[in-house]
Amino acid sequence: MLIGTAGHIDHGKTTLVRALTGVDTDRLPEEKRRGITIELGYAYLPCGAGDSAPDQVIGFVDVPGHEKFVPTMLAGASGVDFALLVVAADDGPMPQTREHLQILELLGLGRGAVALTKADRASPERLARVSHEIAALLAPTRLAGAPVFPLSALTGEGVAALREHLLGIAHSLPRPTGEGGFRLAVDRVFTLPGAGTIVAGSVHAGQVAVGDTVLVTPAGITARVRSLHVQNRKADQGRAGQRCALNLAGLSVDQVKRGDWLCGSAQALPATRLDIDLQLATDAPRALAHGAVVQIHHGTRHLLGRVALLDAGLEKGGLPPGGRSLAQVVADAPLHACRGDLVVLRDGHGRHTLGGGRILDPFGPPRQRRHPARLAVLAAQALSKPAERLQALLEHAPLGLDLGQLAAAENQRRADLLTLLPAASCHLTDKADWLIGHLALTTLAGRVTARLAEHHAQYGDELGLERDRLRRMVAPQAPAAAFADWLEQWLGEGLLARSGSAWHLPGHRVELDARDQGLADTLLPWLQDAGFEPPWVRDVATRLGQPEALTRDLLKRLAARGEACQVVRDLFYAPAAVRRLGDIAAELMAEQGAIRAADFRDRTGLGRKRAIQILEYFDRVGFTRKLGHGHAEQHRIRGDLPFS
Ligand SMILES: Nc1nc2c(ncn2[C@@H]2O[C@H](COP(=O)(O)OP(=O)(O)OP(=O)(O)O)[C@@H](O)[C@H]2O)c(=O)[nH]1
Ligand SMILES: [Mg+2]
Repeated sequence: MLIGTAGHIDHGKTTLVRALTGVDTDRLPEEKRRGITIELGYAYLPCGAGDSAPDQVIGFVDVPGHEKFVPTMLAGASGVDFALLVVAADDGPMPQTREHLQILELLGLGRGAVALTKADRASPERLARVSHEIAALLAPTRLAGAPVFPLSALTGEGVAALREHLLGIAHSLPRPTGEGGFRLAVDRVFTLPGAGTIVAGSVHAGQVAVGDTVLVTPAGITARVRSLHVQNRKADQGRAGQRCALNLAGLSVDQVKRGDWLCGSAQALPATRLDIDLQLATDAPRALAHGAVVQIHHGTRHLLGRVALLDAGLEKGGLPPGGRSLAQVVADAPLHACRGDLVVLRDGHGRHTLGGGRILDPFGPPRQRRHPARLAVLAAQALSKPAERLQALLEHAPLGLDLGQLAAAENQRRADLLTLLPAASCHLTDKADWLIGHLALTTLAGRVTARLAEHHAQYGDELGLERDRLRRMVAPQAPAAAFADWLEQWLGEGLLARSGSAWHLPGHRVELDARDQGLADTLLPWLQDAGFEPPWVRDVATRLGQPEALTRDLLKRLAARGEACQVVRDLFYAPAAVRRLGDIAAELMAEQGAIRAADFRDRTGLGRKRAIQILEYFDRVGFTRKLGHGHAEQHRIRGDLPFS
């Protein structure tokens, strides 16, 4: 169990932790000199006798009470599962008593106890009155009814009762299961002579073991766990609900800092647009304006950002104190966040806590963020049962979902997510890591066939549409690889047909009359025999004894039938030759990771200009993609050649 202190400055948090554990957590000279806490402090209390296992050790995170250090308090409170609210009997509740309590509420803490300190300085009547005030303060929160322990850390009176209570709770708490991917919110980084970089924090999910590789996010650096301490004890593995200190190999202290996360796998993705269910505090100083600058607190991190209110009615007047609205928080820098995480918002100057909420989607869209279809997605995200949530998300995704992004948002492995969905309800495109519901896929097939029927009616002499053009017409937002996969599936089902690079409805053909067929039979072998150097349209026409315009038109229709490839306006290749050129490009790609025009020229024996024309043709039909300019220009393979 991890216990976080909370409460106004000087009310006795640090003194109490020392009375409970024997550890003085104020270590800095400045803390000693000023008599206040500045940095987070850590102490441990074994539950059993002797050398307890990590599971039987209570961890304390002692936070500063000074109003200037509320961000530090937030970082300390983010990973704890039990709140110890400290109120001095002489002062009673003070501003940071209220603010810390509000933060505990925003962080969803429902377990806690109150220490009514400095009882040695108050009369029994005073103690009763302050207890009453505290109960009233807690009443509207998740901590309502939490027990109050009057005590004096100075005389020790009452401390044992609190300690017994905490030990009892620690024994009764269910052991965290350690489900989901490993996530640790970093709050301390230091070097240990002889060991190297130590990174410490609370584990929010999953587990970690010696030998594991962890990812520092959002920086994206990996490191290996050389050894680890759990609740201040050497251990082989740690899990959710515990404080861990990891000795990381391959990482220097300046590559990681408080606010970062250590994650277990590559499924973590950086996020900047957090769609949240925002609740503004009743005592927020004023309405929260659409576009307001705020401090975003998430895990142990805080950074600046802006709030967009997704309820259009609030755009003018803002969200009033006590109000609730869906909102998108746009962070100034990327962070690692998952669905279900809590964020706390403070004003841009960091003076007041404004409110906060649960993240519904860490990957909010930059546009159309309050479109009804988007709001329906957020309603689906709010469902708490994972299987129902995923099913609802799929139902609201007419073009499907990015499975990698979904896994990152849910902090689950892809395979584990898929087990939550009935296999018959969705279709997975492995190559694109893309998931789509069967109903959506059927609807999409209908739109594709309707679009092709329209095209055939309008352009009878064209065979059909190339894959990428078809995608841009029907589903521009769908990834090319997923769309290609769907087309293949519909091809297999006999819904569509393909000739050369053209997709069309089965049965649709560019017809040739007997005379054209005769001419085609004559000229196609010429193209085939010429290999990489086919004749120009003009030369074909001369040899055929036909006008140039008629020959060009015929070759275009042959291209539409997949029997020739139009590389430039007046130059047609035999498909077999283009396939061989494609094989050469693939070879270069395999050897060098890219295709440069000069290499392609050398390998094919073509002239420089022709080599470039062929590469441009490859780009056009979606086989390759051009990257860079001038000397750095190169091509990479991104699809298949559009011939079967
Ligand atoms: N008489 C009396 N004094 C106490 C008691 N607990 C703490 N103090 C004194 O109150 C002062 C502040 O105590 P701290 O423990 O530093 O208070 P804190 O809440 O940790 O303060 P910050 O961390 O700066 O917010 C110290 O001088 C303590 O000796 C108590 O139970 N009785
Ligand atoms: Mg203190």
